[in-house]
Amino acid sequence: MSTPRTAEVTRNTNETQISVAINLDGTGRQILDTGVPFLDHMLDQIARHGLIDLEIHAKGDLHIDAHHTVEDVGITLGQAFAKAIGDKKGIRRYGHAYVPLDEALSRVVIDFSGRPGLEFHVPFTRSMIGAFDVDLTSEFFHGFVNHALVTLHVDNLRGVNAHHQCETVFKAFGRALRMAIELDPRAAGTIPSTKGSL
Ligand SMILES: [Mn+2]
Repeated sequence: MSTPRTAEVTRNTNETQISVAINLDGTGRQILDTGVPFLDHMLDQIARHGLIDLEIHAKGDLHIDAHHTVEDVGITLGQAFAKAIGDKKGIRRYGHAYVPLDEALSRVVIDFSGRPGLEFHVPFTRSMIGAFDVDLTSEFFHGFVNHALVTLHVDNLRGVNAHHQCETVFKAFGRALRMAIELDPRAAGTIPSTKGSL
């Protein structure tokens, strides 16, 4: 591999201050400090199962709630992906994964299409996972797809425990990312699109 697929992005607003550093060809090392422990737990799944090195620091307006922080971490992570993946030469482009966790099962399918799109179908059985509002899960993914410019289909196929439902989504997301961003040796140096660009 010639150029390292890494990126650093800092995003500051009146609501949040966020920095993201990623290495798409990492080993799953992570330093996560978003101030939202459940979000850190989910981001850890992306790093570990995506084999992506991830360092994320966030200071958000948590005295209001976690909404801005979770959404803006999704946005900033999406920006970092767009930057690190570059011209997408030689990548597999599509990725998919099914991941179970006990009774829960989720499927995530991703396309580094250059177009933002999210289909999010996760019938959470509870509205809160501890202190974490489950509505924020789709906010995270909306932020990510709009800035990573990917098409993402997220389906929780079954599940009773909401923590399990959410965790299978993030694990499958990490696995699907890993497949999509992986360099395909048979397609080295080519852009995986008949248009010639993505
Ligand atoms: Mn867990």
